[in-house]
Parts: sequence; C-alpha cells; structure tokens
Amino acid sequence: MIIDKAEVVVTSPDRNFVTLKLTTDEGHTGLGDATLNGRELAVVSYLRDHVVPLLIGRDASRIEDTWQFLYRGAYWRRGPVTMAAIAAVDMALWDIKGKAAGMPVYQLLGGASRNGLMAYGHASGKTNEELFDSIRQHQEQGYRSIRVQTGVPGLKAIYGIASQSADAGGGEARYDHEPARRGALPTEEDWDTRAYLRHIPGVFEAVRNEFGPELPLLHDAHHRLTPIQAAKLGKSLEPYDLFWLEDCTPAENQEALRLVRQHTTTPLAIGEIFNTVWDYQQVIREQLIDYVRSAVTHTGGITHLKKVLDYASQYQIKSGMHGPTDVSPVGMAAAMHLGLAIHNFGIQEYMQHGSRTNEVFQQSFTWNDGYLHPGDQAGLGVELDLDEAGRYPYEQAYLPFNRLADGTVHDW
Ligand code: GCO
Ligand code: MG
Repeated sequence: MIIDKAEVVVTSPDRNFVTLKLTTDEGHTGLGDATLNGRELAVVSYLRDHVVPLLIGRDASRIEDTWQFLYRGAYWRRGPVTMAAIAAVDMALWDIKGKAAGMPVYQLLGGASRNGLMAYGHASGKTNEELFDSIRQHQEQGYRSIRVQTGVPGLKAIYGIASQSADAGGGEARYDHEPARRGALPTEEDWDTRAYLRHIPGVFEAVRNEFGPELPLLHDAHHRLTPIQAAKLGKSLEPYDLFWLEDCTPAENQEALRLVRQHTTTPLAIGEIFNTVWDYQQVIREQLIDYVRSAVTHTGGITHLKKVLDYASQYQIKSGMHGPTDVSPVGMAAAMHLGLAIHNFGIQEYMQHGSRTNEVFQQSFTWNDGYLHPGDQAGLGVELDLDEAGRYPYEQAYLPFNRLADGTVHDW
C-alpha cells in the first residue's frame, strides 16, 4: 500500500481550512486536517514544500514509523506548524488504514469504550439576559453541558462572545472573530482583569439560580490571568461547581498551575495551544490539571495525542479535546474516534460548522441528545468534495488581539 499522491487543499467555505489528501496505489484515500487558525498558509508551505516530497513512495500502512520519520527526521522539533503538518499526515494514514481494513478508526484503536461522547457548546451574551437566551438555545439544540462566556461592564469587545450580526450559516452563535473579520487585519479588543474578576462570580451565581445545580458549566479564561489572579478566580467560582476552568494562565509556564492548584478545587483544563507530550510533562506528572485540551489537529495527530492521553490516564486526568469551528470536520472526526476508544474520555468541545463547510466536507457523525458518535463508516467517515472546495479560495483572516487601558498588549 504505497502513497502515490499527496494534495494539500485550501478552502474557505465559512472560514479557512487546510486539508491533506493522500491516495495509495490501491486507490484508497485518506484525509488529514492541518488547519492552524490565522497562520494557515505556513502549514500549507510546510506540507507542500517539505513533507509531500517525503511521502510519495512510502508504505501507507506504517503509521508510527512515518510519525517518527517526520518528527525526528526534521531535526527541528515541536511547534504548532510542524505538529499540525505531522497531524494531517497521521490522520490521513489512520483514515487509509481504516478504509483498507473496512473498519471505522475507533475500532482500530481498540473499539468503543462508551456509547457516545458528551459534548459542550458555547453559550455567550453581552448581558445575563442574552446569556440565558443563548444557554436555552443550546439546550434546545441538544447540548447538556455548556460553556459560559459573558461581556464585562466597561469593556467593548471580548473573546468568545458571539456577535449578533455574524452568521456563518450554521445557526450556531459565532465568535466575533469568525467570518465577520475575514479579509481584515487583526481587530483590537480591550481587557481589564480586575473588572473581569469582579464580574464573573455574579454571572455564575445568576446562571446557577436560573438553571439549577445539575447543568455542567465550563468557563474559558483564555490565558489572560496571572497565577494569583487565576487562583482567586478558581476560589470565587467554587460555590458554582464548574466542570472546568480553562486556560486560566498562559500555557507556556507549566509551574504556574501549582500555585493555582494550591488555592482552589475548581477543576482545571489546559492545552489547546500545546503541541506535544513534553508540553504536558509537568502538569500531568504533578497532577496540576484535570483535563487535556489538545486537538488531534494541533498535537501531532491520533498517534501522538493518544500517547498524551494514555500518560494522563495514569493520573486520572481526562480528555477535553479542543473542538472549535477552526478544527475542520476531518479534525473533529479524528477527535471523535479517539474519544470513543480511550478509557479516560472526559468531554468533547463541539461548535457546529456552517452549512457551506458541511457541503464541502461530507460527514457521517451523529449528534443525539447531547452525545456525539463518529459513525461506522470505514476510516474517519469524512469525504472532501474537491469541486465544492474549489469554489471557496483562501481568504486572509486573523485572530484579534487585546490591549489594556494604557495601551499594553495583553494575552488575548
Ligand atoms: C476554545 C478556544 C478557541 C480558540 C480558537 C483559536 O476554547 O474553543 O479558546 O476559541 O480561541 O480556537 O483559534
Ligand atoms: Mg479555549
């Protein structure tokens, strides 16, 4: 089973996606997601210019060997561009292996450990009233676990708050930075940590009063706090029993989580911008987190993320794979197969893609009563319609950034 063709497809139906398509001499095809939001073309070049020439003529069945060859062979290691490129190759090879075996990928990973994957969606609102409406809409769409983000009085625009005007065609609340900001340079947002820390506990109190004690609630601080601020937030949210507090401090400093942990029993999730098991070494070994946030797409594929999650399982740390709309349907399918197979699955993030995206990528997953399932098609269960994809060329798009009141750039 020899790889004889490798194509890198860039398409922008509702947003930019980078997909690797491999074809073997026996006619099997495999897809891999290599989308890195706001830096997509860097991965395209890494794949087209440096990886594709290495793939032609290789045995498609040797997944681990190909992973090691691309990782160690490059000499230069880690980082989001490299790891997204390797992830795409890895996913495509698992897809091919599944199709060759006539089995869904989760069967190759050991079979299902559960019936479906509990998934959370993103509710948000500038005010509590808008937030409550958004939570209700999510419940109507079947969500049984909900991430809660709100505006902060005095701040104009904040990450994760859906804009009322933006609509990518999927009926899901979108981030401000999604299609509305395509074709533009990064948008500037503002930030004030003290105002945020004063405001957030009251929001969760109001949500608990309105929706009761059972609904699992999540919150993302998006790397904006110092360790002591994060500790204070975790402590102040304890009465509201969060499922997790995500990315409370910048992810680079693993030790920061020690201080947070000493002060709060609010569960912690981190890692959507981590790329390797080495980025997690300390936070897993010292049990400083409860959930691993990596996406298959950004962490070297199924092969490498499974190693991270197996390591985490030794410490009762669970998965909470990243699943925003900037992970393509291929990356989402890979996450679902992996999540179904591992024992230490926790929760899956699931933002629904827009209708144009769903026409470009034909998918076989199901969404029922709060649970995802990847389906039973052989491989990953996603096909790419190249004609549809060709209708939507790449569009320049950036994530926004933050400044404090005095003009200092702050973590976004
Ligand atoms: C999340 C994330 C996303 C990221 C985005 C960056 O928890 O879903 O924080 O919203 O900001 O994926 O590309
Ligand atoms: Mg996040």
